[in-house]
This record gives sequence, C-alpha cells and structure tokens, in this order.
Amino acid sequence: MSDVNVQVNYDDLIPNNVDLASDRRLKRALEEWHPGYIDWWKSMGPEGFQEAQVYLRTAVGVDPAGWAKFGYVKMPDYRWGILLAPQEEGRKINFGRHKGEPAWQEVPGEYRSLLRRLLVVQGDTEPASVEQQRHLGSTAPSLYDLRNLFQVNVEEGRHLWAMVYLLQKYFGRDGREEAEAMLRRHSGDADKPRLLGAFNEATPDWLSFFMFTYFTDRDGKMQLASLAESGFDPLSRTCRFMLTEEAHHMFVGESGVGRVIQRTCEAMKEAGIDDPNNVEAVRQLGVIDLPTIQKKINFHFAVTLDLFGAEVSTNAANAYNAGLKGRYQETKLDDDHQLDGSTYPVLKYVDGEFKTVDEPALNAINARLRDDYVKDAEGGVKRWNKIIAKTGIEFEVQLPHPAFSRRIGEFAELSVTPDGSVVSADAWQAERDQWLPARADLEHINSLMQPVQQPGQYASWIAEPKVGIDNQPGDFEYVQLAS
Ligand code: BYC
Repeated sequence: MSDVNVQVNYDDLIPNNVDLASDRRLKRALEEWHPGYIDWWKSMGPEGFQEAQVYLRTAVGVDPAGWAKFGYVKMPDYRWGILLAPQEEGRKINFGRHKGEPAWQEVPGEYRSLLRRLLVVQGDTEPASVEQQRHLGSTAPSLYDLRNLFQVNVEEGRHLWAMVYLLQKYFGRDGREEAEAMLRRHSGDADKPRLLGAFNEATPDWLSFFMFTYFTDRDGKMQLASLAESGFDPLSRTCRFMLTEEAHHMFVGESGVGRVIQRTCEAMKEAGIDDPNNVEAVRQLGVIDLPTIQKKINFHFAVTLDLFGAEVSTNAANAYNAGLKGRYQETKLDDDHQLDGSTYPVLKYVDGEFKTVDEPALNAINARLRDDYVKDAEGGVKRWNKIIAKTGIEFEVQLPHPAFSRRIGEFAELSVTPDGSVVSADAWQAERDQWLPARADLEHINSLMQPVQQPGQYASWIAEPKVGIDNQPGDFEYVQLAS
C-alpha cells in the first residue's frame, strides 16, 4: 500500500487525510458545521460525562496496522476527523449497468438524488445511536464498559462526519442542508424522528446496549460493506475505513452479551439452580435469567431485520443497477454482477405456508443482504451457547423466525411466533410477554442497573472481560470521572 493518504493531518481543526486545506470552500463549510455538531454532542451525547477523561482510541492513520492511538481525552475534545481508505489506482465499477467503467470520482448527475438518499439514511443512523445511548453512562456496570460505550459513541459521531463530508463535498447547498438536518432530527422525537424505525427505539438498559451493538451494528456492517462496493469511489473509500471501526462495536456487543450469559450461568451453578426457567430463583441471585435474555434477542433481531427494507425492492434494484450499492462481498461472488435474468429465492408466506419464491435477483437485493446478515449473526449465537453448555446448564438461545414481530416488508401484516407459526393477532397479543421483554422483565433488569465505578470492579450481573482494552491490566482506570 502506498503512503499517500494514509497519515492523518491533525494540524487542521478537522483532522483529515483528504487534503482539506486545499479545498477552501469545503473546509469553510465543514468548519461552519463544526460548532453545531459540538452543541449537538454536548446536549444529545453522553449525559453527565462530558468532563470525564476517557481512555479512547483515535485514528492516526488508515492503514490496517496501527491506525489507533490510545490516550485520555475529554469527549468534547475528541478529534473527529475525515478518514478515507487509500485510493486504489485504476479502480473500476464492479457491478450494475456501468460494470467495467472507471469508478466515479464525482457524482454522476443522473444518480444524484438516489445517492444523496443513501448517504442521508446512512448518516442519520449514526447520531441516532448516540442519542439512544445517552443515558447509559449513569448505570455502567464497570469503568471498562463505560469506556467501551463512549468509544462506540465517539466513533458513531465520526461516522456522521464521514457522511457529512460526502454530502458537503459533493452535493453543494443540498448537502449543507442535509448536514444541518442531521442535527435537527432526534431519536424518538415525535415531530422530527430519525429516519429508520430501529433508531427511534429506546436503549433502556445495558443488556439492550449489548444487543444493539451485536445486532444493529451488524446491520451497519452489512450496509457499509454493500456501500463499500460502490462505484462512487469516495463512498467506497469512506465505508472501507468505517468498517474497521465497526468491528470493535460488534465485539462490544458479542462479548457483552456473552459476559452477561456467563455470569448468569455461573451464579446459577454456585446456587445449585439447574432449571433456567426457574426465573424467580435466578433473579434472586442478582443476575439476568436466560429466558429474559432470549426475549431481548427476539426484540433486537426483529427490529434489526426491518432495517433491511422490503425484501423485494425496486429502490434496491435501482441502486444496484446504478452501481451505487452492491451486494455483500460483491467482488468475491462468481456471477455476471449484473444479474441479467437471474433469480434469488425469497422467503415468503404463500397459501398458508412459508416458502421460498424465486424473484428476479435484482429486485431481491435486500432479501439477499438480510439472508447474509442472518448467517453472520448466527456465529455469535453459537458462541453464546457454548458458554452456556460449558457450565452444564441446559438451555440454548436462538434467533427467532425472520417473520417474527416484523413491521417492514413481506411479513409486516402477519402475526408470527418466534418458532414460525402464524397465529391470529389476538392470540399473538395474548402470548406477547412470553416472547418479548415484558414490564416485569424490564423492571428486573432495571433494578440491576446500578453504577459500578471502582477500577477493576463489575456489577453482579456481568462477568469480567477476558482481556483489557489495549492490553491494560484488570484494575485500569478506563474513565477518570470528573470530581
Ligand atoms: N424504517 O424499498 P424499501 C448503521 C422506507 S445501520 C423506516 O423497502 P429500500 C448503524 C424506505 O426508506 C445501517 N422506513 O427499502 C448501526 C423507503 O422510503 P422512501 C444504515 C423504512 O430503500 C448501529 C420505503 O420504506 N445504513 O449504520 O430498498 C449504530 C420503501 O423502501 C425502513 C443503511 O441502511 C425502516 N426500517 O431499503 C449506528 C444503508 N425500511 O425512500 C449505525 C443506506 C425501509 O420511499 N440505506 N423504509 O421514502 C439503504 O440502503 C436503504 O435506505 C434501506 C431501505 C436498506 C434502509
């Protein structure tokens, strides 16, 4: 890899590896947006910890080896920057009707509004997640977890910068207006909500946070991977670097849920409780029972599947045809990359049963990405079950049926149980609390959400991590709280 564009310039107000200094109009536009962003961060970002010194990683380059520098930072002073993966010489458009043409360095006029829409939707999710998580700091189960929350938050903030950069650089006044609107919409706001459903849901507790970073950040991974295939080269380069940050977020989710599961099973063993369904007895131990963990999985999985849009979508077909958004790992797939005449089996509910129906592959881009997502999400579930099995407790967590509790797409009108039976709406409502977190479940979880702020100490309901961040020792003070 060449050194060009690998190092990040930290001398500018806005760190970057895109030679911002040479584009004065853009630099000014971004500098004008900056104070509004900081105001948004202070009023909608992590509540109560703006003065704390947090042991964060900051990107210093974009090469895979050693891009991160760790050190204590007050979050509002974090150096949010514009970081693109290095440009590949001679890169081509790899799919759709422009396949084989040189990748675009400017926005193709005919696809301007389609591309802008994709950037806006992607950008909108990033600050939304920060807003959803803003109350969690006060109940963190350890300083280690508190630090991980804040790392995720500042990087989601950086991902907003990534999309705002593209909008402001390539979309002129429209882009500037979209950038402003990103700071005006808010998660759950009745008048100006975030664009996608899952980003208006609450993240009420830390188990939800771990589920969100496991399931919903994984949608982020799949969507970013599809956008990284884009024929619009600046988008591809932006997303390639965002993916390196996303990996840590999913680690926080998978290891977080795993540690909750592990602590529950250990506590049950210590107390001689073998029956995971003896929920009351397990709760007495100050841990989260496995059936409640399953309900949280059901909720976050279903809400996240909705983020893939309708299974059969002309929007997705248009974005693919245009060369703007590809399939997951597009260049590794062995076909014509134009999908002429090819089909894809889409799961549907037809004549009273679930079955796959062959649809034109172009229209089934969303269905395919969702299927790829489900495969990817299954890995962590297997690893969680290994943790349970190791302790000798008999219980398996699982992903619910893809039609369970959906609001978007093929199954939105159906009432489907987690194991895939279609029932009446009334029957579904009557059983709802068996499948999704009920008030009593949330009250129990809530009762456990007490902050633990001594270095090396952990709340009763979560196991310690196996290793520290940046190989720090167990009693490392990841967050120095302001007095
Ligand atoms: N909620 O043809 P359709 C992340 C709308 S997460 C509300 O079905 P399409 C992250 C849709 O906008 C990744 N509305 O879907 C994770 C459209 O409206 P318009 C975010 C929805 O367009 C954690 C209409 O329904 N990035 O990064 O093929 C933390 C019909 O659309 C929803 C992206 O999603 C919904 N769930 O696909 C932080 C990538 N679903 O346009 C960050 C960019 C659909 O008719 N976005 N609608 O008014 C896209 O590729 C597409 O917009 C979607 C939808 C995949 C989201």
